[in-house]
Amino acid sequence: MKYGIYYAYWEKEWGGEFIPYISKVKTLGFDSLEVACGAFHLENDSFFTELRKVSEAEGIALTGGYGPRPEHNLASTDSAAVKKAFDFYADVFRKMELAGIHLLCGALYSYWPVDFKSGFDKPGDFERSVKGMQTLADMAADHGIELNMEALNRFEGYLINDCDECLNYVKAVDKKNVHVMLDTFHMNIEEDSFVDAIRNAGKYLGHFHVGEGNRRPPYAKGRMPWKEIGDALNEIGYDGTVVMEPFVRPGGQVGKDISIWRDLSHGADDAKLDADAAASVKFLRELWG
Ligand SMILES: [Mn+2]
Repeated sequence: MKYGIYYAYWEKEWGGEFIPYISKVKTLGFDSLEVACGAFHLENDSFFTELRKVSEAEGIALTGGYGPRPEHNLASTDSAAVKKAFDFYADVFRKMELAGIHLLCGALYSYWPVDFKSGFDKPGDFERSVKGMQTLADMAADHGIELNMEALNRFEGYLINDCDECLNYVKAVDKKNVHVMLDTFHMNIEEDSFVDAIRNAGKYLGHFHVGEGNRRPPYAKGRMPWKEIGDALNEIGYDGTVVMEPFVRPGGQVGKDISIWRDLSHGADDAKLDADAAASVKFLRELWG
């Protein structure tokens, strides 16, 4: 297994500079860095060629995440809006290829965070989303990109809440580059069993996020059954990347979107955050291989 971390652990706003994090995560013991793709449209091509140059020089792979804004909702009833979403993704995919990023993950089938007050038609949205994803998958394939559908807990999404719903969706899309994605933070709320969910995902599992129930980095005395989770991943022969996605500091748009209303870092400075991330990846590597 390969191990990565999401850059937003250290940030309060989405987007921004990713390059300084490449050498940082290498020093901390990771194999890869996950970056946010939602602001790729604001950067020109040289930003992405530089990103690729640095990541290749350091030997750190890059993966991409995106929580689609409402205007990029593939399940929308507004077909003109969906057309614009495809235009947005076309630009993102081209830039991902420039940067050497071959994996995009998140609630790509819907939008995030969901405004539940606006109401929704789940069966209709499912049908529209599957159709849109089939088009998006072909666009991504042209750039060598794998798409991973992250099952989100009920408070953040409604279309895919657990592994069964994710499998159902991925099988309906039926494209080689569209995969199931699970995250222990969401699984902790929705799944009957971590192990059964991972076993059921099997060969469909394309990406895996880890975090404690309160989104702190995994640790030996944490509350998740880390040993069983790792055993299940090894049992299904998972050879993708495990990305930790800790969020511990309140503030900014990140704090707002993630609903961080207290300081889970207990006043930690960047050096302490670094040490916690390094200890976490060491713990997982030793436990899971
Ligand atoms: Mn996640």
